[in-house]
Parts: sequence; structure tokens; C-alpha cells
Amino acid sequence: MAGKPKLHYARGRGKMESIRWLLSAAGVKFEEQFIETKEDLEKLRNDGFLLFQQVPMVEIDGMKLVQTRAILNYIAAKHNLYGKDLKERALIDTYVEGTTDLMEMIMHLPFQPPEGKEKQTAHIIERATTRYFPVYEKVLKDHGQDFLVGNQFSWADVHLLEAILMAEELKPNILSKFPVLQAFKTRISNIPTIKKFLEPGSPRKPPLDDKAIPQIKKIFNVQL
Ligand code: GSN
Repeated sequence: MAGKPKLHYARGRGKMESIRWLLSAAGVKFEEQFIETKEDLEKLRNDGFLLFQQVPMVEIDGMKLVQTRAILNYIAAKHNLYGKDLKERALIDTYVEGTTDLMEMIMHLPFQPPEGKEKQTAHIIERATTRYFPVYEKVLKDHGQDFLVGNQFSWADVHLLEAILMAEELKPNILSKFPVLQAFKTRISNIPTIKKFLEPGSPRKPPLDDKAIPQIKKIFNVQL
């Protein structure tokens, strides 16, 4: 009975991109209904489909799920990407939240005023290389396993690869001092479902270009 999940969001990465990554990593095919205008978003609201009047919204297993974190938790648990016990789950949550903090800084960058962008980019690179990447480099080095948690592929691995690729878009050699993460990147990128997602023509979205930014601001009434 359950058809493909249907994703409702703008035609950009934003908060939906990690959901696209996780579904793809789990090998789940999905449809996308893009919100192109303020009116498209208004229609979803008027139809009563958005609990808090916001997207991401994902139609999945008979639900209209909102709240990015709830959607990701559901997908991770459903597809066995969320650890084998509560302690592993807590560790996955910890890594995912750290990675999310880094990703959100990168996600907000295109919305910064032009005069502040260079400074903010330098700040993000500094944070990535002194706060976040050293943690994952050490975790992987210390336990010597292929995956971050429980010697098993999980949401934490998917999320970290997404963040690494975003950070490399800011600074291509950002992993130069992290050999274990370089190997991790290659290994996770070669998992067949992820490999497919990284190929052209997949649902993966490019970074926002300058033309798309005013449109996104208008749809979501972004005040920056
Ligand atoms: O994580 C979540 O899904 C929610 N806590 C926040 C969702 C959210 O902020 N959605 C934005 C678009 S995504 N960009 O930030 C949204 O729907 N904004 C319109 C509005 O009226 O809040």
C-alpha cells in the first residue's frame, strides 16, 4: 500500500537535503513536489498539510511528517541506520547534532550580506578543522573501524559525508590534515546507494546560486 515517499520543499538543498541523502543511502526511491512560489507554500498551508505551517514535509507511510529531525529519525529507525541499542542511538544523535551544527553554518552562508561572507567563510573553515573534523578523525582512528558507530553503517556516517562534501565546496583541500577522514570519505562514497546519489542526475541538489537566493527568501519570507 505504501507508495514512494513524497517530499515537499523548495528546489534547493536547505533543510530537505539531509532527508534526500538519508532516503537515498537507505536505497529508498522518492518523489519531489517542488515549492516554486509563495502561493505553492500557501496552498499546502490552506490544505492543512503543514502542522506548523512550515516545510520540510514528507508524505510517508500514510503520514504527513514535518520537523526535519522527526523525519530523519523516522527514516533512520525504519531503515536500520540508527544503531542497535539506546547507547548507540545516543552516540549517533551526538555525532549527527555536531555535524548538523557545522552544516547549518554552511547552509546560512549564502544568506549573509556580501561584506560579511569572507569572514564567515574563514570562521566556518576554522570551526570545521578545529572543532568538528578532529573529533571524527579521532573516533575513527581510535576504534579503527570503518564506520563511526557500532562497526555498522549508520545515519551518522551519511550525515558526516554530506558535511564533508559541503565543507569541501568552501575549501577543496579542507581534509588535508585528516587522513582518516579522507579514507572515510572514499569508503562511504563507494557504498552503492551513496555512489548512485553522488552521480549526475540523482535527486542531490547543487549549492544555491545567486539567482535562487532572492526566490528562496521570498518563498520562505526570510528576513536576513
Ligand atoms: O527543522 C524543521 O523542520 C523546523 N524546526 C523548521 C522548519 C523551517 O524553518 N522551515 C522553513 C523553510 S526551511 N528554511 O529555513 C519554513 O517553512 N519557513 C516559513 C515559515 O513561515 O516559517
